Amino acid sequence: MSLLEDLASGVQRFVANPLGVFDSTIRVGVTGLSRAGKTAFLTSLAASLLARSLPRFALAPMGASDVPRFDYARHLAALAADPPRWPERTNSVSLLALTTSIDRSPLPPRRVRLEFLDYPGEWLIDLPLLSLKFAAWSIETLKRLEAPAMAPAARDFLAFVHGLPARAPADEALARAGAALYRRLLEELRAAGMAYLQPGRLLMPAPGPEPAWMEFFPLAGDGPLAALMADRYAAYVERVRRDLASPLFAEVDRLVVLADVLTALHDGPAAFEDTRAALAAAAGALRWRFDFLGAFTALASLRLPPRVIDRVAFAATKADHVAERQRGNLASLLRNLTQVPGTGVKTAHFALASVRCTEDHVLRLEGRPVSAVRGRVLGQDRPSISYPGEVPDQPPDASFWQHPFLALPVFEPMRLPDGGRQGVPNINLDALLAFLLSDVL
Ligand SMILES: Nc1nc2c(ncn2[C@@H]2O[C@H](COP(=O)(O)OP(=O)(O)OP(=O)(O)O)[C@@H](O)[C@H]2O)c(=O)[nH]1
Ligand SMILES: [Mg+2]
Repeated sequence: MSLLEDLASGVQRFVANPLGVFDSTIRVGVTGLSRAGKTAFLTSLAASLLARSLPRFALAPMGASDVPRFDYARHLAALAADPPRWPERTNSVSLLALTTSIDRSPLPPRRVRLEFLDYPGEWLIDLPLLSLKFAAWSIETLKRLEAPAMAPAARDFLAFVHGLPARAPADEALARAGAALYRRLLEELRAAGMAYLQPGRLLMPAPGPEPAWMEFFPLAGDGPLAALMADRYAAYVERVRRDLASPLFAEVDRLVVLADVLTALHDGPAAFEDTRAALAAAAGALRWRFDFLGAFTALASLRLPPRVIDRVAFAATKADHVAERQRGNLASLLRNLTQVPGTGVKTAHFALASVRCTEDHVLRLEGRPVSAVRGRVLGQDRPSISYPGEVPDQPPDASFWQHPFLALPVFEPMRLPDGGRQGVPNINLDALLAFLLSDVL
């Protein structure tokens, strides 16, 4: 069994009978690419739920679950420190569990266990691979890499691929060299703001030692080396398929997709297009669930009818970088970027700041009022005023990119009153929770 399967069956056992007393469990998947703001979101969400009196929530014991716990206390302590710090980077899956009891008198109260699963967005970017053979994926990927925005970063890798003889031998040293160049390329592209990078697990590996089939790269043609790459690709895709059908993912009822759209606006048209493709892949998770999971589970008929994802909240994070008037546009822009396939899915779009760092501020520019924000940039001792620019409410056209979005500084979180026991200052978190958990709250 893979470590992931191990984790998954642990979750399943625990969920199936969490001490035998919970009347229902709602599992919410929280996904977003690295740095999208997942940890900040989950920390602020837990603080907000725990601060409520009706219904009252408590952190749930993890029991014998094998899934790593979401380290709420540690992340909150960072935000509550003096000076406040951002939580550290996290990787791989973790689980935050809360319990509550809903008064239904005269009926007995309903006990609810809420589980939030921190799920790397990089893994969702692999979904399109499920329906792509290696040859088609290679052609598509090599074409993307030859586009002008990518070509400079891709130079070394492309030179390697083009330098291979027509029927390159299935030589292990060649395979390793190509895979290492390709991995370095993906890392470089990610640093440049690109998001649609496959295979996603190269950037966000699953826990445990790395299997040999991780070492592949896109390669056109039908020589022995290409055949070896195709075999490894097939093994990779099989793992993606299995993990998605595992209880860890397959039992998600609701989904939160976090995207750092403001940074994509800042990084330019290529990064923006990539973010759009990444969001489409995340939305594709839902299509996958509807088309395949139903048939799969029915065939296996080992479990109850499949649970379908019935609510999806899309959120553009770090919205405290822009003033209120821009945040409406930001939510509209996100709505434009995420058309969810399938029926019966309720969606909503939010401009969100899980950890608000700024206050709105009105600037006067040549006598005209301009709305900006005011906050303390990390490491500086005085607050400053920031105006990154106008957020378009539609995917931007060429004229927008003539005056690109200004820099987005890393702000220091606001001081937390009462160590976070009353929640974390935020923008729109309550609206998002009201949508996501209207039946519980
Ligand atoms: N201004 C502002 N910045 C935020 C907010 N949320 C996150 N950030 C910034 O984004 C960074 C990344 O946030 P995380 O919550 O760690 O993102 P993540 O998705 O968990 O990232 P990984 O753990 O690396 O995958 C933080 O360190 C902050 O600098 C927010 O609400 N407002
Ligand atoms: Mg994180």
